[in-house]
Amino acid sequence: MERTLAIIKPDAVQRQLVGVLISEIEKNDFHIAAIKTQRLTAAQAARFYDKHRAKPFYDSLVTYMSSGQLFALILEKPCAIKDWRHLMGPTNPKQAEPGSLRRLFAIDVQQNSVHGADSPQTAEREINFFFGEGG
Ligand code: IDP
Ligand code: MG
Repeated sequence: MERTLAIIKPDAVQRQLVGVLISEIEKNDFHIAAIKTQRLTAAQAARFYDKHRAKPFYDSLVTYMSSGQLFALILEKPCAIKDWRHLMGPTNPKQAEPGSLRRLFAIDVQQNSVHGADSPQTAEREINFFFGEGG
């Protein structure tokens, strides 16, 4: 069994899409091993997205991710990391396949409703970020 870290981002929480997104998660046979709601401070959002520090969209991303409540989830399934990324669709919803969560729900390339870890190392780091000691 593999674990990944998913986030229902502030734009989706604000539009009351938590229920429909959790329904999609369950329909696609992910086991929700943990779930919590949290509002990140700007400093926490900056640390979470540290690898994008040099990108032109970084400040705006930090503002958005700290703008409201989010839900963090640990999802379990064989190939959870790849399967969750596939279900989400690509970063830009304009490039996403019909049926993918970002195609269905994203507002734009930034406010794209969901997050997923992109490797086993990232998954462990991000699970620890939200659910580890002091998380
Ligand atoms: P991912 O979420 O699909 O893994 P990343 O490239 O890791 O995409 O980017 C992290 C987040 O930063 C995206 O989900 C999105 O919210 C935001 N982002 C990425 N590229 C852009 C952009 O070109 N403009 C604005 N925001 C972006
Ligand atoms: Mg990423």
